[in-house]
This record gives sequence, C-alpha cells and structure tokens, in this order.
Amino acid sequence: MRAGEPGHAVPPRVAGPWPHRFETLAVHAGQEPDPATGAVVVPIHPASTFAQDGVGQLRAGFDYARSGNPTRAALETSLAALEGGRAGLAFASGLAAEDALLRAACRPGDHVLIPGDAYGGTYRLFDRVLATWGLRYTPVDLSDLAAVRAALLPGRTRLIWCETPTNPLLSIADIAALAELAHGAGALLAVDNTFASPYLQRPLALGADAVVHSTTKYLGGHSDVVGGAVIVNDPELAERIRFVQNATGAVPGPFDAWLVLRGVKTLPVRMDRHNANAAVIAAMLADHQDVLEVRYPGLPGHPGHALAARQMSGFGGMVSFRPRGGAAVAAEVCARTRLFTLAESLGGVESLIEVPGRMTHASVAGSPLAVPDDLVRLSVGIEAAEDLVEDLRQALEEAIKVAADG
Ligand code: P1T
Repeated sequence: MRAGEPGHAVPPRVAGPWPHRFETLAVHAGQEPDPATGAVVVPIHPASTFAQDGVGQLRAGFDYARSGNPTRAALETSLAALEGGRAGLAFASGLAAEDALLRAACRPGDHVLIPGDAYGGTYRLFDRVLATWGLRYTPVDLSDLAAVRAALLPGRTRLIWCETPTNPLLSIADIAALAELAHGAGALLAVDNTFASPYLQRPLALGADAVVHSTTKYLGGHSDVVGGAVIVNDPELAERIRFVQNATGAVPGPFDAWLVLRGVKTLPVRMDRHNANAAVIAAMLADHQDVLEVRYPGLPGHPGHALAARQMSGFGGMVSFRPRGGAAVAAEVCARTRLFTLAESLGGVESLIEVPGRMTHASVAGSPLAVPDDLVRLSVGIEAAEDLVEDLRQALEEAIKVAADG
C-alpha cells in the first residue's frame, strides 16, 4: 500500500478495519490517551505482575508481564495497524521474532526456501539453530521465479522466507508472485520487511502470510533500542506465535517497547528524508569514476527497479557499492568518513557505513549467501544530503589515493 492511501486499523487488541491513513496511524494507533490519567503518551508500565480481583479475574487482561504488558500491547497494536494486519507480536530482537515465527509455523522435518542473499544472522539462525531442530532449508534466488518453482518440494516445503530489498545486496523479490507460488504448493510466505518499513511496502496486502521486522532499524529509528516484531492476519497462526512468545519468553521490556512506539510516530517523515538522501548518494556514486558498481533499487539500471517502483512507494535509505581497488579500498573508505559512522546496524537518523563481508555478514562467509568482500553498505541518515555527499566523496578520494600510494 502506498503512503497516503487508506490504511487498515483496529482499536487496541481488537481486530478490524483501520479507518485512517498511514501517517495518522503512525501517531495514533495503539496510542490513545491513557484512560486512567489522560496522559497523551503511552505510559511505561514496569510492573512484572498485575493484581487480580479474584483467582483468574484479571482487570485488563494482564496477569504476568512475560505473557503481556500494557506498553507492549500498545506497540503490538501500533505495528499491526501499520502493516494492515490483525495481530502484532513484539519481541526482544528481530532474530527472536524470526525464531518464534518459524517455530510456530514449522515443525521439525519441514522444508523452507530461504533467499540467496539475506541478513547474515537470519542465515545463521536457519543454518546453526533451526537446522539442528530439524528444519531443512534450500537457498534460492527469490528474484528468479522459475528457480523458486523448481526448488519447492510439494507437501514438504512449509514456508518461503523472503527478504526484499535484501541485506546487503538490495535485490528485489516479487512478493505477490511468491505468495502465489507458496500458496500453490501449500506453503506460507513470510517477508522480512525491515529494509522497506511498512511505510514503503505492505507485504500482507500483497498476499504474504507473515511480516517480520527488526524494530531495531527504521521502526525504532534512533539506534537506541533492539527489538523485533511479527505481524499476521490468520488468528490461528497468531495464537501459535503468541504461545511460543510466552513459552520461550523473548519479549521486549516495557521501556524498549516504548522507545519503538516513540520512533514509530515519526516513521513517515523520517522515511521520506531517508529516501531522498539515499537517491542523491546513489546518483553521486553511480557517476563516480572510482566506483565499480552501485546497488540501489531506485537506479533505473537496477534489475529490480521496475518491480520496486510497483511494489514499494519509495526506494528506501540503503545503498551498497563496490569501490575500485578491492577490499582494502572498501575498508579504507569506511575508515575515512567523518559523518558516516563505521558501525553495524541501519535505519537510524544518523548515517552509518560498514563492510558487510567482515561485519554484519561475517556469518555467511564461505556459504551460498557469501557477499563480495569489497562491498560497502551505507545506511543513509537524515542529515543534509550535501554534507553526506561531501563526506563520502572525500573518503573515497582519500582511500583511492592511499591505495595508489601504497
Ligand atoms: O538485530 P536484530 O534486531 O535481531 O534483527 C535481525 C535482523 C533481521 N532482519 C534484517 C533484514 C536485519 O537487517 C537484521 C539485523 N541487521 C543488522 C544488525 C545489520 O546491520 O544488518
């Protein structure tokens, strides 16, 4: 769904149609003034337990805070509204959200398709944790629908795991087409929507069965919290995930839930600036003589450009590129930026730079998901685009000079 189109909404903890547009939901969904005090900001409830009026007689549906907490419930309502889903579930991290969804949706012995490139930690979860639990996986290039069709094992493939745009290569997969293929084979489609955020892409409306987020990223937006979420429509799947959420307990604390809620309110305005700044940076890099390749779905030459233009309402704030001169120059560029901070993570207001092959994706080295060692990934923040361009340009030019001198 595009920004500005009518969204879907539900009052807290109740499924139903959401009556307002995305920007309004970002500020209000789940965040009505506190009924007890009128506070216009959702309170942080640190209580670990809640008084009962009689055995099993709960005042507001809460008994013990692992099972539910009012601040977390507000966040879960907000995220469900933003993704246009019936149920949202918040977790202590993006990986905890992925783990809970996969263990709720799959059984040991099931088979899943995973992307040919994806966040390294997601691959590690499949390869080192869920594989030992009995989940089998096949990596496949999800932008190649014929390859996906060929890799599906009817009766055995339980789920397609999709990331689009992918981290860090920014490949684009066709969510509607994958949903059709998955459903045709009796499987579910789960989409990691972390890179796009619900402001730019709404997988459930395109046919996906589950959406996952690392709320650490654009939803939180300020690099000050680690969190995750799953949003689904099917009440039975929601119940299974809720069971795992409570049974394994990887829930966010109330302050973390509140930080994400606060971040969500400004998601649309932040994303507009991330989009605009990333477009300027990508254009500069694409024109630069010392850059071999730029990966950004907003560039007309990107293989997924037309699909991204159709499926997303903006191209996002992530840009990856390969400088001339190889891995040493890539590392040198990262050491020489002054505004772009050399750090893992993404989606915050401040610009970050990193070398995925040695940092966020070290866990895929030597695997089918390995990334080029000279790839530099940028999380373009909301600073002035001109300052970011100047910073990157000087870092590139210095790095090339050092390589030439060395
Ligand atoms: O870090 P955590 O909140 O557990 O989220 C994991 C995760 C899931 N999905 C995607 C697409 C991600 O990018 C991440 C985390 N990624 C980084 C930390 C990173 O720098 O790429």
